[in-house]
Amino acid sequence: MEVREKIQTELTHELMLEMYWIMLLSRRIDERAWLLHRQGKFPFHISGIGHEAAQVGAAFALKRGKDWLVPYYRDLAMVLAFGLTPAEFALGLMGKKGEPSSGARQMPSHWGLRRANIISTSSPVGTQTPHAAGIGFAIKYRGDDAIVLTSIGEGSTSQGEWYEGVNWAAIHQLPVIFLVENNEYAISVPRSKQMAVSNVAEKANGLGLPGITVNGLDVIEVYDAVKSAADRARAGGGPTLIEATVLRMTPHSSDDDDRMYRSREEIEEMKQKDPVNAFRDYLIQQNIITEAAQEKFQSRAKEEVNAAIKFAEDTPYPDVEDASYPVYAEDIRHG
Ligand SMILES: Cc1ncc(C[n+]2csc(CCOP(=O)(O)OP(=O)(O)O)c2C)c(N)n1
Ligand SMILES: [Mg+2]
Repeated sequence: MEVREKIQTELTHELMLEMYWIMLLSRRIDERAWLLHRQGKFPFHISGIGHEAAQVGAAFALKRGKDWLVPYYRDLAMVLAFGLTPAEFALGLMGKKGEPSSGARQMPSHWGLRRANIISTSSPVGTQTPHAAGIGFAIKYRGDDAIVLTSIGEGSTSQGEWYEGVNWAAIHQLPVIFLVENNEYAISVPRSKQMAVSNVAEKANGLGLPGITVNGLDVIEVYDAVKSAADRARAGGGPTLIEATVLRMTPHSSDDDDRMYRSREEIEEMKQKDPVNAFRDYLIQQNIITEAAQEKFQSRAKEEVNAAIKFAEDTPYPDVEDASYPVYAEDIRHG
């Protein structure tokens, strides 16, 4: 990872350590989710492993608690950065009582967190884009100082809704950041079969907004790009499309067997570029963290993951009589 002068002045060591902590925590709880799934503790997991740098770089460039987030299913690290707790994530995995996104109705990783301005996620991919454009329109209409970031996979930018949402934001110069986490696959379909352009950022040319591609394995590069786009959006400069190139280091989900369509060599190569390890090495190299302090982070992550899983295991399933809420606004009991 290169050192960038401008960002070094903005990103304190403390903030960089916080970024690393969220990346590590996300990685460790994600890995544990795979293990627990294979033990039959719950039926489904979808992973953010390999996407952590893009997600944390983006989240830290926003005003968390004030700005709006319309994420997608891989964004574990992003929502942890916005304030979802590991215990809440674990409740979602197991469909337990108190799960904050939907009262345990949704599949795991269909985020929603009212207290953190995270909008609930629908399973049909692409639907989040017009939602984000609509939120951007409301922000502009009301004269608020907030912005909205929505994320999506590169494959889902083939959906009609994606073009409609981005087009609307460009026409009305809305304060929206469209973050595309390009991992080169839509389940088994490679990017080359998903679009005729060589990268997603090029699509911005036809829609009338700036589009850039950044290295999504470099948390600081992503932070830099999202921070510039956020500053511009907040100042009335309109939307930006940011494509972050990432790695999907796991199968698409726990229901997928990626040996059917990609080689094991490809996965081994990815491990050399692991974004969590890259940031750890960078922090050590720059004397921002010592080896010993880094080890402490590791053990703290393990403890937090153990505690989150135990909490969810000890929590009961929702009561049967709660099955019919919250359907109407007046019946919403979750914070
Ligand atoms: C409208 C719609 N079509 C198909 C699906 C099934 N589906 C779920 S995820 C996915 C792949 C999405 O790939 P991409 O956008 O690249 O995101 P990634 O999973 O790679 O992060 C598909 C086809 C869906 N959920 N919604
Ligand atoms: Mg993809």
